[in-house]
Amino acid sequence: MFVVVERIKIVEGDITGLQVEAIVNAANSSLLGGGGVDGAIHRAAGPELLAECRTLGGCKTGDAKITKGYRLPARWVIHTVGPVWRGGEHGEEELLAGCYRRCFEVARERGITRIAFPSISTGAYGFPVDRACRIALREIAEALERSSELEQAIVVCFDRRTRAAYEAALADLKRARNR
Ligand code: AR6
Repeated sequence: MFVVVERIKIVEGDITGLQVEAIVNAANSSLLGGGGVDGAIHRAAGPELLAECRTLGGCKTGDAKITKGYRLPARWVIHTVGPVWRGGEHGEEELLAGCYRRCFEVARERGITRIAFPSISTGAYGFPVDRACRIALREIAEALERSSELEQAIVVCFDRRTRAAYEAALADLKRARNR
């Protein structure tokens, strides 16, 4: 258990600058770009990314699709579509968990060993970060537990409040697993 938590890293910064094999994009179902982290990834990757995204036929909420990273330091971008928060009674938690699971499935198919996530759904889509971070870390820990090939998962938080929430949730996860 200790080993799993040690393979999770939380950092504060801009995910587009990360030198990892794959970064995850919190996209929308068109996959044709938008604001937030999606806009930043498209700007940094260049127009070739949009051209490849156009060939993918969109993406359902909770699903994930992969493209190349083009001008990004990351080789791959895994695009996932988080749920829009509508009060919590519309399957939002399960859909968010599904995003993380699908990202790891797609990563496994390509033999990706290091992957970085933004805080999916907690910006424009309004998912409360205190809930989202627990779901994210639970799914990340389970994926790391299942796969010894997966070396590291990084959560890139864009602001201090988000980082504090993820760090508190990771500390709780550590405590729960050491029991
Ligand atoms: N690096 C890391 N995290 C970032 C960055 C960045 N460069 N920029 C923003 N964030 P959001 P969502 C954080 O809104 O809630 C888009 O328009 C941000 O502070 O990017 O899943 C899409 O096209 C927040 O903590 O994604 C969709 O329409 C987190 O990333 C919609 O927004 C997620 O915020 C998706 O909404």
